[in-house]
Amino acid sequence: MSKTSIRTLRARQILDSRGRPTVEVDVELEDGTEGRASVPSGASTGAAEAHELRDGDKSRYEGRGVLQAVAHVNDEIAARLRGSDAMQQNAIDATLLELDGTPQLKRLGANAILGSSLAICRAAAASARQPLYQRIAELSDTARLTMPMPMVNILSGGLHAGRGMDVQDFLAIPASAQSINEAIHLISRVRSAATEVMQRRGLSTLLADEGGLSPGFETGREALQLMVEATEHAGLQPGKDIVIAIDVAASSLKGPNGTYRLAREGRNVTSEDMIAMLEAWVSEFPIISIEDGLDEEDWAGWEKLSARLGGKVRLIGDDLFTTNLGRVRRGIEAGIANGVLVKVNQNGSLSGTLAVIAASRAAAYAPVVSARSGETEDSFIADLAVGSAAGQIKIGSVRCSDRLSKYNQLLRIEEQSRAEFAGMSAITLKN
Ligand code: 2PG
Ligand code: MG
Repeated sequence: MSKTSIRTLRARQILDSRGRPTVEVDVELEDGTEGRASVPSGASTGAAEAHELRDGDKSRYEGRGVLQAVAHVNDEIAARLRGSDAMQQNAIDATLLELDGTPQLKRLGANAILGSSLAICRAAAASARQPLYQRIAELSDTARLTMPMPMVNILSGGLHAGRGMDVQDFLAIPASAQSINEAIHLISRVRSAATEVMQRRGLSTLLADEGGLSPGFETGREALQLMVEATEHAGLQPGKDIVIAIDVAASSLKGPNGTYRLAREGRNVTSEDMIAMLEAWVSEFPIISIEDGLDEEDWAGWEKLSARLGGKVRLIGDDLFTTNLGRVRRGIEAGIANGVLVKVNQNGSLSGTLAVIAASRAAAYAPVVSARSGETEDSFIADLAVGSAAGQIKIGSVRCSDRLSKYNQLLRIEEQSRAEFAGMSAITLKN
């Protein structure tokens, strides 16, 4: 028994930003230090994600309760980890995966496992009197700290906005910013300008799940035009100060026979049509990053998309890779995509997530640490992005406390660390 041995592990059910139950875990070490973490939850989820265990009791929170996952932490996980050294994160995560015993963490639930994994990392940092990002840097393949470039949701569609638009996310990247402070300021100007432009047109400015706006346009082109207009209205230059990223979330657009359903346009299109549409948008607008342009199982389409746009645009795999080392490796081998969205709960453990970041980086695939559409006040991913030197972060809009807890944590880290701002270097393709 050492002072960093785990004394207690306790979980509870709390609510996330959509008012849905999620798992929060508290850890206490023998020296009395504590760590707490909570687990995010997606709406547009990939089929290969680690399993989120939900109770299914329809009389409680529409079946979305997580009391079984909570019980697994309080019983099995606590019993197994009691006395383990919190400083041995890799060993702890390996033990958790082994205890579950299933590939997608279906038995104990990835929410039970991830909450424990992250809370233990926080407790270890507290015990060593280290900032969390420093502790993560020690566990990472690089000791370098980097302040990430944010890609920030301005307009929402898909499952985050009642399918008001077919494409899920239109995001702004503050290309001319030289610090995270300036990046957040530039983005705030664009976000506020977007509200003003929409108000003037008589469009609703109610917030979508990630704090973005949802003008409900029929086509992606109209949304892209609004992105440009909002940038100009903010007194900024599109293509210079602000560039655009999109998340098509194409796995949520499954139509019949391998087609894609563009419901707002009232048509089904082929994989080839989707590629042609994306190419047309890239030639007309300053788009430098496209996430999930095609379905998670459309690997043949992804090959074509990568051949056609991979030389000039970051093609990010989210549902395609699901922060799963095997899927990321398969993509790298096939030369598919050139960026990886990194979500802790898709993977299920901190060590597993860091392994995915390391593998991506080694293959010059840009890692983008990402929040989920369902979030809590936990700002873990801000420290994760800095400590792992991922280079990019995607949190949602600069609205709502569940999003701002992460942006605000980045501002605090900027103040206390020497982390260099990644800027556009994290995105620019080196051909
Ligand atoms: C995504 C995320 C975050 P969700 O698709 O990238 O925007 O959404 O958490 O619903 O999967
Ligand atoms: Mg996505």
